[in-house]
Order: sequence, then C-alpha cells, then structure tokens
Amino acid sequence: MRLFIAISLEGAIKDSLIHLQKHWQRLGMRGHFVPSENLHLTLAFIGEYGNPDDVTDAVSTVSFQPFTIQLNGAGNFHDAYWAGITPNESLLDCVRKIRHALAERDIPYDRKKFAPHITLIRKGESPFSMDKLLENLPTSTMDVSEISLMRSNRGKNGMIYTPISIFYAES
Ligand code: 2AM
Repeated sequence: MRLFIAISLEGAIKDSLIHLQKHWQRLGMRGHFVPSENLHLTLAFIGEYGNPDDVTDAVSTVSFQPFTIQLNGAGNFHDAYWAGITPNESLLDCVRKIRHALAERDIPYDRKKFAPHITLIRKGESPFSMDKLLENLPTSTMDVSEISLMRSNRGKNGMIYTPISIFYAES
C-alpha cells in the first residue's frame, strides 16, 4: 500500500488555503484543485510498502513537542502549484527524527531534501506568471500536536487519503 507521513491541516491554515485556491481560480488558474479534506503537509513519503505496522512501530519511537507551522510563500514545480511553510527548527527536527526512525528499521522513504509545501493544484495551467499568484498570500499558522501515517488510494474521483495511525506530541 502507498504510505506517507503527514500533518493534516485544520483551522485557520486550512481556511486560508481554501481561500487561496478560490482566489487563484478566480484569477483564471485551471487544473485539479486538491479537495480541502486532502490538504496536508508531507513529512516523509514512503510509497509502496507492505507492512504499515512496521511504520507505526518506527514512528511511535519518535517523541516531539507541539510546534507551530506558518504559511510562507508559494511556487510551482512544473504543473504542481503549492503554498510554502516556513522551515522552522521544530518542524525540521521532527522530520529528521521521523526519517531517522524509518531509516533505522530499513523502511524506504523518499530521501529528497525536505522542502515543506502543501500542493494546492495539480496539472495546473496558469494564464500568467507566478508573480501574479504571489500577491496577497496568507501567513496563517497552525499549532501541530499530532502527525499521521496516511494511506493513499486512487479513488474514482481522485486520491483518497486515510489515516492509519496517529502520533501525538508530548504534552
Ligand atoms: P506533492 O504534493 O508535492 O506531490 C502523497 O503523494 C504526498 O506525498 C504528497 O504530498 C506528495 O507531494 C508527497 N510526496 C513526496 N515525495 C513523493 C514522491 N516521490 N512521489 C509521490 N508523492 C510524494
């Protein structure tokens, strides 16, 4: 099954991103807009892996304190359009610990450098340059106290993300 570890978005950050998607749509952006229930920040992408219990065991060993994430900028990678997140030390530390726990158990994951982003549009087509999309970007924050192991399935109408395990911050 296809697995990844992520922060599911909620509250002001989620609202801002939905608002930004609508704003971009009004400006004339076309493409597959990620549905609001699918908005997430990926911390580690595992991909096809048959034993989710292994992953749950590995990530359970990671302890982290609650931390805050903040929207920061936007950009595109080819036809994927995303909103950025400030790579603050608590977030980076949490990601380092998760990836280290996976590596220790030989669980494969995408080792590309972590570039915190939330994909908002796939197969996007913009009628103008990125500059226009960068106007009036939100800077909302979210307090993160849990992280999820997610399963991804291709549904009839797009991807379906289902949490398999949830890991809570130390209080
Ligand atoms: P993306 O939004 O930039 O495509 C589920 O596919 C999540 O894992 C998405 O957030 C996706 O990022 C992320 N991801 C990271 N590395 C990936 C990879 N090598 N293949 C597919 N998805 C990846």
